[in-house]
Amino acid sequence: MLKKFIVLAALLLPACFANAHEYKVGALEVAHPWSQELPPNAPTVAAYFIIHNSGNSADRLLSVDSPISGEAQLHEHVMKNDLMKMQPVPSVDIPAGGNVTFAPMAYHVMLVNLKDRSLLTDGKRFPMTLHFEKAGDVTVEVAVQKKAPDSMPQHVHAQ
Ligand SMILES: [Cu+2]
Repeated sequence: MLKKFIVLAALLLPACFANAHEYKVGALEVAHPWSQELPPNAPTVAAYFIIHNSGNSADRLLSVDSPISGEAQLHEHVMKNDLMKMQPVPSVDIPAGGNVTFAPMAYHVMLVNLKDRSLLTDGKRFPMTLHFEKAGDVTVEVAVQKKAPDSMPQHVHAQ
């Protein structure tokens, strides 16, 4: 029991311990929203987080917006002709009792038509609002950092 807890804690905590932050809305938790610092001329910026649904009914992430960009799209990565490509999805299901990870090479939020780049440097945070079908809206602060948190799943090559 204790060992299990320690292993779990080791997986979840240390990487973003210094600036861990999470948000609750209804039965949902949005853990450590973050974005990778990009060159100042990057046309788009991606945002990542983990959503945990502690409730016993499924929910759905319908859309996202942020004051720093004209538009925010929900994207997924898919394999097409041996190439990883990203494409917009209309919404993302959040299963009851489950986690959905937004991470590099997975689901992510793509901020396009950037209007304000002043908060897109390492150590800063920018606001972003997630709209859920049942839980409603929650505004989170996306931490901009140079390095991905170690707890983030890296891209795994399928055999
Ligand atoms: Cu994308």
